[in-house]
Amino acid sequence: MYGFVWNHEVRRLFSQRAMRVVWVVAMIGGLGAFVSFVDPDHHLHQPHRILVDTDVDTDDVFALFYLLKQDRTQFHLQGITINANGWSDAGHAINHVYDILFMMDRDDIPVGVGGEGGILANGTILPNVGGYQPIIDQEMSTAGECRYRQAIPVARRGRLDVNSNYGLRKAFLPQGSRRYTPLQQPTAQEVMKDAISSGPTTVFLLGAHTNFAIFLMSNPDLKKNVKHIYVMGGSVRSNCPKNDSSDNSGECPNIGNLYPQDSNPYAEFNIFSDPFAAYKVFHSGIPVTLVPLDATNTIPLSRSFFTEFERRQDTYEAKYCFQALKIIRDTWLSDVFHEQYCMWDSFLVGVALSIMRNSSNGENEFAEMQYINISVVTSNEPYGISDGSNPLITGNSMPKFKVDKNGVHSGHVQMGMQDRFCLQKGKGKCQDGYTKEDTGEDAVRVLAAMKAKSNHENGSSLQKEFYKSFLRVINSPEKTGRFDIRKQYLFHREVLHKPDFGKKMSGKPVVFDMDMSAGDFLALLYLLKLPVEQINLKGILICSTGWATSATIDVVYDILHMMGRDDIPVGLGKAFAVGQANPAFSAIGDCKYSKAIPHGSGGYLDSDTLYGLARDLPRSPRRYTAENSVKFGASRDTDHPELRQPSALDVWKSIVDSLDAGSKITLLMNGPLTNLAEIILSENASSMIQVNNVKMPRPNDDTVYLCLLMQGVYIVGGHIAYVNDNGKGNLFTVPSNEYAEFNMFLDPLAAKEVFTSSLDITLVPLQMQRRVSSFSSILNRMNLTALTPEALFVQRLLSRLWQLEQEHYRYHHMDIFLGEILGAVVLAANPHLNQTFRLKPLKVLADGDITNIGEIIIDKEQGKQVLVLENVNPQAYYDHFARVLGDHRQSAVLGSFHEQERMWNSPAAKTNICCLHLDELIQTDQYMEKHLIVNLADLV
Ligand SMILES: [Ca+2]
Ligand SMILES: [Ca+2]
Repeated sequence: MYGFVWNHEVRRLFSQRAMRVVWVVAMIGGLGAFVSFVDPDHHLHQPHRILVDTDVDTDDVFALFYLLKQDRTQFHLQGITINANGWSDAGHAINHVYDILFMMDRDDIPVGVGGEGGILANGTILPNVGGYQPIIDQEMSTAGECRYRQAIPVARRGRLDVNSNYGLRKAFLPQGSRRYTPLQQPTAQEVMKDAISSGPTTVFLLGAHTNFAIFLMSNPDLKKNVKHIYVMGGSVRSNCPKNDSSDNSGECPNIGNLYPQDSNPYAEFNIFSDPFAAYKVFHSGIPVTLVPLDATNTIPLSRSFFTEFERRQDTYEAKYCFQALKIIRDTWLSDVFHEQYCMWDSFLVGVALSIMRNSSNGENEFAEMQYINISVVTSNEPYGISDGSNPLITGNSMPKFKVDKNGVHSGHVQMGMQDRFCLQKGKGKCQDGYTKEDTGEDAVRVLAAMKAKSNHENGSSLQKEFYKSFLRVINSPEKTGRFDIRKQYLFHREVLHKPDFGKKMSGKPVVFDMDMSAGDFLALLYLLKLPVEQINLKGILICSTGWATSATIDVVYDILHMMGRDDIPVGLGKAFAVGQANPAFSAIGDCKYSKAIPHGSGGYLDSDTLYGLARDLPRSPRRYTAENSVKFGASRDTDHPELRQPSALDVWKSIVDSLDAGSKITLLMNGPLTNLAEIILSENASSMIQVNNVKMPRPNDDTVYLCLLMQGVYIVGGHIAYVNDNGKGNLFTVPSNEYAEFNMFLDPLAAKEVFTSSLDITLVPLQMQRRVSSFSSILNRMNLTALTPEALFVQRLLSRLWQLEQEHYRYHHMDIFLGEILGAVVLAANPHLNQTFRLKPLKVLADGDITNIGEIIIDKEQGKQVLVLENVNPQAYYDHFARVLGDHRQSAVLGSFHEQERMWNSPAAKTNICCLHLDELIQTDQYMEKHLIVNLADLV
């Protein structure tokens, strides 16, 4: 196909200019250009150039392998771009794709993610828009609404499982040298532009259409290079038999696949994630072939296919895919996995490649095709009524992108999954994202797959033709993965580390609650370095409502592994701030507060990859897992129920149960107060309580009970408003809210719960954190300290944050994270720091207007007496921090991933670390009981 453009170009020149120009062009263009001029059929021998845009869900991974295993002389993958507002989060998705490409020996394929550009109010699209927001909500920041994306579960069976491939990714995939690096990562738009501008390209869309629509809108001149678009998405007719509808509207209900469906039973996820983008793509004039739910519903992951797949796992990629499928099945909520889980994106790729092979009229081996006329519903009637829901109209002097004020884009736009407009009885539901059959002038003709073709072989257990192809391709010995983690390292083994503190007395029991912002990792390393006689870190609670997504828990496991502390339990907290989960379906929810966190640079993208440095940490055998057991409320036991991921509450309870007589827990909160509020509320459950192994009746006030267990709570965060020298808060993405601090704002109701409890609170407020957030001071001091592996890591992270802060405005807030170390240091109470405190009556504003939610005010009548840090000596603080990190005691046992690689490459790795193979460990009965919650130490 490459030749076609040249051919065209040459003809134009030939007709316009003298013959010698042709020769010049032919020489510039190389021999190929000239050959194509004399041989019009030459292009048939060129590979099809393909660009894939994917949201890296599990079925996308299957699709990628299916594509990567094709003959490269026939199908050439030019680039992969990541859809950042779909089923995965950008930082996890990008590294997942890099791992897959490394494994398949395809480090040559460019991968694009994100971008920091925006769209101006007048509709001007700046370069490199990151695609974190649907086009209609895209403004100048990467923070923003979750209007459509809230349909996707955030944690289990949603983004958490997809980000980690159910916990399998780190267990299976090898790791190459490519990775996300801040400000160096190619953006989605750059990769699209490079691929498409260099020749005729076929585009596969496996997620929402945001990236590609933005590309088409901002590069109209390159549209001619897009040969064809293949889309998995939408739902046209559904599989409802005619005249068999269960509601009175005469329509077939539940055409789409969102859940719950009460507000919009028509839409399919990929189109719903950005209906306006899909409209732009379908109506671009480029030929589209669609594989909607109509077709994918006819190719479910049937029992017999599953059984056959289980039998045929000849390649590592087949194993990876099958294990993922198996855990998806085992954790499926209902018993109808085999009917509900379909071949979506891999089927699209199968159909597309087959059509491209046959090269003409849509004929293919796998699906029955039909031309239909459709349009994408982007807003519901009544059109032209401005009700505040439509950002193309509302708040702009002229409608954005020049949309017609009374046209198809100007009606009500669905606001969320509980939009009242969509739920009114008798008024019809919302149809946003519906690929509706349409005969009007706005319709476009697309070739659509309507049904998967049956297998023509007699007696095969695989009923569909594509089942056969998929298993053949994925198991094909050609172009199989170059590496798996065990082949990459001849002596790969997973061992757990446990410290040997000898007879040292254990110090103050501390539980650390972190939202995995950069400063929390610095604080964690510091806590691990404090002498165990002084601070005994008993457990870590992960707060999932702050600056990183839940799957980043793996970075915490890696830090603990590096420091030889696989004995410390880590529990994963709830995905939503108090009151934000959907009351009808708690796996999804709103982002009223979390939308203040940027998705791109300086936000989730960086936290989830720890600013590109997380891959330098050794890989822990502990990692997030979707494994589960009936005992803990799951539908069924998975293969390794003992590996179940503990929740924050599990870890809390197990620590409480194991407390020595007379000792009390000190809690350090470094993120939003979600987990602590849950702990307070959960103590309502039973009438008997246990304190220091003694059972006793519950006191009337729950928090009184907690006071028996807890020495006190240190809270890092909060800004006390309206005090003269305190300045403003730090909510830079919500400029109307001048005085709040992020940790309070991100879960205000949790903060209110904590600030009305009877717990002893010590507050380390923003104003004090600011006093110790000088990058130059701390780095100067770090330069003088001994370079333990942990000091080196801290130094690299701090230098990177500082450098980014200076280099790009998206990183202007990096000092927020530096200030977060202070809580841990204050808790350790080093006498040289001259810490002073004062009691103040404080109240958190939790309800009411967004402009003051999260503020802390002094309230003499209703405020709670809180001990507030009033002074600290910054120089002594930097000194102390650097000295602790440079101490050779309690230092890393495995300094880096490189060191781990060396260990995995040598036969009898020296080890004075106490260790045990994970495989052996899993086989022990005690492990079944105690898994990884607390007492791993007992086993080792
Ligand atoms: Ca997908
Ligand atoms: Ca934090």
